[in-house]
Amino acid sequence: DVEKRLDSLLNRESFDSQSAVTPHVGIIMGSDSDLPVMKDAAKILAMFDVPYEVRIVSAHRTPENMFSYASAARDRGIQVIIAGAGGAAHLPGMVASLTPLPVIGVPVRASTLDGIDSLLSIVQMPRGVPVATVAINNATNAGLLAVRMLGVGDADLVSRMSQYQDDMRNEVLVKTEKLEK
Ligand code: RP5
Repeated sequence: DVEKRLDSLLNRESFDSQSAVTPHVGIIMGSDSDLPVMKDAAKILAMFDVPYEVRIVSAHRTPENMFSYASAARDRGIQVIIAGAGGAAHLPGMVASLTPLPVIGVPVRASTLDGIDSLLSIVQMPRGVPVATVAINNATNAGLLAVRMLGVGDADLVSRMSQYQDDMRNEVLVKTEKLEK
């Protein structure tokens, strides 16, 4: 069952960060089978101390939940939604149609078609309903993009993003130096 699979992947506390705090980011996905990919977004948000929640919301299996989650998100204090799905991946687009919040789509590589199906389902939104789509299975970038979006109103968060970029650059420089020796 979902609870058991959730708990076996990550313990409960690490999923809903700081439960007393209003989540700023909602990480949702079509199935618990997306969790091994989507947990990378949670890891990034935890690293930047951004409160988040994780929910299984399926566009096809639980359309009513999708409707109520997306419609209520803004009033609940959510500022960005990260939505991952595989196959006929309608979740990010449908959610974007139901909320004025920015939605970041993560195409999850499902069992067939190498995730190209998910990518095209998510990226090919009709004019008027944008979904910021990251690379196949790249929930890390979805987390980082959410942090950058929240940084618009949070100078401290921007500084930490800048530090993250400096650290990345230094890592590469150290590797290059080692190769040159
Ligand atoms: C989608 O179908 C999910 O997002 C998942 O990527 C895919 C397969 O789901 P399961 O059959 O593993 O639950 O809705």
